[in-house]
Amino acid sequence: MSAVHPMWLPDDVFRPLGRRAVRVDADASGDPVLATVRDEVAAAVTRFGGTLAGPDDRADLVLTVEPADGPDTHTVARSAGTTTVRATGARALLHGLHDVVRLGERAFADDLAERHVAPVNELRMLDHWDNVDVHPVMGQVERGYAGGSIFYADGRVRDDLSRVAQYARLLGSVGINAVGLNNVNVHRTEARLLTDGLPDVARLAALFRPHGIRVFLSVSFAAPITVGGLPTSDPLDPDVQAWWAQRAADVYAVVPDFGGFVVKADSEGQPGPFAYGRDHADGANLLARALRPFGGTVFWRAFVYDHRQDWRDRSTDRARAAFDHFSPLDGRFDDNVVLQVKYGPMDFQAREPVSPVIAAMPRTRLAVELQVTQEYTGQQRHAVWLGPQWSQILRFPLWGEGGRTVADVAAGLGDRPGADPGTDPGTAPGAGPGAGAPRRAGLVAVSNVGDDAFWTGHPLAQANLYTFARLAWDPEADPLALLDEWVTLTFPSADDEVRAALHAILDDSWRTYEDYTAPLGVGFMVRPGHHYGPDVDGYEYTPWGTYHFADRDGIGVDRTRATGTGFTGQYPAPWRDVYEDLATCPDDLLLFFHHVPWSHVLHSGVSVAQHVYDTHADGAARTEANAARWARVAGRVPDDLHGRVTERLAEQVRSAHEWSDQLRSYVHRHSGIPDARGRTIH
Ligand code: GCW
Repeated sequence: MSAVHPMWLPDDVFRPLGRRAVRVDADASGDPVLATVRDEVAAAVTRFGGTLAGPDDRADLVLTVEPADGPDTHTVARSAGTTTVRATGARALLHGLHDVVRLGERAFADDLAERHVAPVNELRMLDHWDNVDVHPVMGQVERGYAGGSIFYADGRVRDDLSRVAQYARLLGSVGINAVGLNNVNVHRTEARLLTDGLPDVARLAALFRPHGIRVFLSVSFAAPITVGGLPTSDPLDPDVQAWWAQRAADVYAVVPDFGGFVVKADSEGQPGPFAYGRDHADGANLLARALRPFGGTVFWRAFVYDHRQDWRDRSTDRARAAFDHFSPLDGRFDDNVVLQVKYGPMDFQAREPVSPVIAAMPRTRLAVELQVTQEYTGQQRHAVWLGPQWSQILRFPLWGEGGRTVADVAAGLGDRPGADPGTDPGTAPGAGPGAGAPRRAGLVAVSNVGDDAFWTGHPLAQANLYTFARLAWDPEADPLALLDEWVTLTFPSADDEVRAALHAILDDSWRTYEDYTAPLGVGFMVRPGHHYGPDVDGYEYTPWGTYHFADRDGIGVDRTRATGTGFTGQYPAPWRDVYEDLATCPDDLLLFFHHVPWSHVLHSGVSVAQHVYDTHADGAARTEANAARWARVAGRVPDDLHGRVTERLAEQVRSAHEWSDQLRSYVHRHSGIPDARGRTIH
């Protein structure tokens, strides 16, 4: 395939708009985002035979800016045969344009209901784990499953950045407004993006700017030493502070709208403030104060744990680490620091409880981090659409049903209706903290694109990128409706059969994946290092803190207060008690919180052992059904795309059976419990 796949912006989606008379009522001179709107409209009408209407011409569509303070907002209204998009600014107009694109012909129906649209989250960010150099172990894109980086090649920023321009347009069309340009593991070459690399960072920023997107750099906490030649990177050292202040000034001199820094410190070998006896508030505020004069933000990651743990030591629980490190620091972070918290306490597993850190930092701006790239969910070889997982996380009521959700905390939204706004943090049932001023932040995710012609390796993994962006805009959106929207845009000529096949393969794909991999929330069981494919005991005696403790009697991690690591105590009520008690702990998280006998009967009515036999056999069988279903739509979607998906589905079938066979054998050999349904176990 020579051409790059257009993802959700094939030319055809502009047809309804492009065949009409369209007026852009905004002076685009000097504003790159308005110029994008004008150029999109001009290209669409040229392609599909419409016209650019002048000020006195009748128009089918009018796009106009009516400046107003406050968050980006647009309205779409229809009257007297004209659809009008009114936006509070340039970015909002771009969003309004793409709202009309997504509406298609419906945007021009006389019964169009008036729409008022504003993003729920202020920050809608994608982090790239791209290295400039090819890392000897991790490759160029750490955990990248779609080829090389679109930003870098041959040890430097690419000369030809046309893919980046296309990518920026795609992201801008779905409201992403921030992009981290390099891996949070900052190696030697990448640390110099902040110095020698600045002209190239400016080139990249110039490509994102017309789409309303600011760029960020991941920086190394040791950069004052490794790049600056200072003897220390102690956050309280005046020379270190001056060094960072100068770096910030240098960046803003060439990228005036630079977003700020992303930092992984004291984590998995990355340097940090602990080396100087300082804490993470000291570290984050050092960088925040350097960025403050220019309006920049520090995204400080909470992914801090001991990756050199002794597996014999049962008193250390990796799940506890982020809360133990960060909850005492609540209130100490400057207000241009955003604490970036992975959604779960471990590491992007197919199933984890939400991180208790999200409920523990009422006086801190907090962004929730998701992983679009599928490190632990099939690595873009398995079709796994994560919309339902993310939606479930975002809707999780941290203080009980009806109270504030994960999404509310990330967005900085105050108490929900009915909650008492005056109560002390954490004590009101259904309320949770939030009584003070809202602390707006948003959602961040690790991107899944690379220089692959389909962008994402598995063409259907484009749906994850799309769904993340749309959920970042509105976390309460129905994920299935978003998937449907993605199908309509990406496959504009799809017939019912194609649509049905895509839904059949993707709708329940997260559950299917969970069914044939690590059971009941126990996590991991993957091959160490690359994390692909099953290896039940692969991490069991390693220093990484990811154990399942299976023996002949049972399996699972006792994280109760009564007899285990006490992790359940990091949750507010009611969850601290719901998870503590075997009788109320949900099945899908059972082995995350409890060590139980293989014969333990789940709420579903079967034993743990039988659950593994059933779900693994069924999950693997569903991958075969998916492959067969896809075979039937050959000729109805582009051949190259059909071929790529076919190849990936075949690998998923193979891998799912490997998982299923290993897990069922493992459980059978350890428990001695036969499969009540008599299936072959090897
Ligand atoms: O999931 C783990 C990955 C690492 C990654 C780390 C992180 C960038 O295995 O490759 O490093 O998370 O989030 O920092």
